[in-house]
Amino acid sequence: MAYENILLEIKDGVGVLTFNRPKVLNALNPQTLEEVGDAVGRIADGGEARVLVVTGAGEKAFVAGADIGEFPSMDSLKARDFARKGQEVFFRLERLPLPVIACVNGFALGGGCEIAMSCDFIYASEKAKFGQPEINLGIIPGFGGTQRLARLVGRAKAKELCMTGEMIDAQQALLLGLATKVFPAEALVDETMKTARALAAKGRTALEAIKRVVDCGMDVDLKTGCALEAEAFGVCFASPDAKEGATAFLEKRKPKFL
Ligand code: CO8
Repeated sequence: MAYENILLEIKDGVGVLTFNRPKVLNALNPQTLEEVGDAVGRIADGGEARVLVVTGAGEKAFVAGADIGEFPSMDSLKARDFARKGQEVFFRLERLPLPVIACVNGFALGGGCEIAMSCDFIYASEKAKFGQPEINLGIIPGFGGTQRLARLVGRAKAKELCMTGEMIDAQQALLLGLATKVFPAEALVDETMKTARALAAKGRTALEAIKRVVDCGMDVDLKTGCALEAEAFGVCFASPDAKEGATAFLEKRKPKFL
């Protein structure tokens, strides 16, 4: 599939997916969701990318939400299908078996905040703004926002943000645990790429296991989660990467993972 609304580049094991409709602050229309779904499939099947960075084109926005220009032509069923499509694409992004970093350079509102929350963690520029402003349009979040926000920041704060539609800045997002790091705007991309390259040099089996065990563990009780961890630990321990990791340590050199 040729892309019109996103860019996808993979270099040295790092994939960068950029939402690229800066004139509408990278708002998500159905075509963009199709393209993201296709790109996620390429990343999953290609094996070339070891890490994915998700960001927005232009100075102003990561993604300012679903494309409101599409709303007047939607009836209830079409809106439900659009919400389901977005949820399905974001689930696939969330379940990619590699680290996915959201590089939030500006507005991450509505569907934009929902994409960022589907990534493993969020690095934000000091200029970033987060929010679920759907209430101001008389609707509610539809791409998983009510669910992921509550899991990330707690029930009461998620309700407050969704009910008021309030926008929060990067420092507030950091305090809430929504963003994990905040950088000056001009340093955001370099810092994100630095982390992405560092992750690309680590063992794939272990990274995938961490992601799977943390995510699956959130949905089960502690004992079951720890059992999942022990299983995954055993698998990692028997991997070539584990042998390389210990050998490199004993030989006082940097490990070279598969
Ligand atoms: N959709 C379509 N166009 C948009 C969107 C959007 N979400 N956001 C901005 N734009 C457009 C503006 O219309 C404007 O276009 P033009 O230049 O032609 O007038 C251009 O982008 C620049 O925007 P502004 O002039 O408004 O820039 P400001 O700096 O003044 O304001 C804001 C920036 C605060 C981000 C403002 O644009 C805004 O409030 N945008 C809407 C944010 C929003 O409400 N997002 C939530 C959308 S709903 C959603 O995401 C639900 C997801 C689930 C959907 C389920 C299925 C239906």
